[in-house]
Amino acid sequence: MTALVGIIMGSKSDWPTMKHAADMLDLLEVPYEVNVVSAHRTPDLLFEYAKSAQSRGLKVIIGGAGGAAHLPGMCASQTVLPVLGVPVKSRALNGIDSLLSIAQMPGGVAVGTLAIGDAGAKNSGLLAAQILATSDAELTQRILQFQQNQTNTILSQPDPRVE
Ligand code: RP5
Repeated sequence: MTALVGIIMGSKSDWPTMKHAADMLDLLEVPYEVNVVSAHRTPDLLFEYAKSAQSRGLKVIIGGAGGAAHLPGMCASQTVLPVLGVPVKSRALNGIDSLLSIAQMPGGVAVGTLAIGDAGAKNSGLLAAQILATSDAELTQRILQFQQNQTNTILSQPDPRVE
């Protein structure tokens, strides 16, 4: 099936974090592709990826990067597709550097920035699905079911001492 979401990341070392985005898209049955595309180490590839993304059928791009995390912003500068940015938790500064690098975009180039780390990656997958669901009734139903399951999990056992 043609990928609707493109997940890119600056390094293979980002995968343990970005896997949470992929897991959410799997759960919601949204087709996606995954690639390492580095703003600094493979800049030509990044431009090619961003410029061709729409014509290849992608609808949303998720970019995860750590440290000097320029990947989502530079990607957004080269496409009209919505770009979601995931700040990967960096070794030196716990992802604060990643967060600020991704969030502090200049006006006129938009990146939707998520939380640092696993929760941000998970939510990037969810948000990408929610964007796609605005024109997909069946996907909307799957997201509603996910929300209901999440609620039921808590309500069915509210005692935190019980597994
Ligand atoms: C960034 O530098 C990547 O997104 C990664 O989070 C960070 C470190 O990369 P590696 O040195 O682990 O390849 O470009």
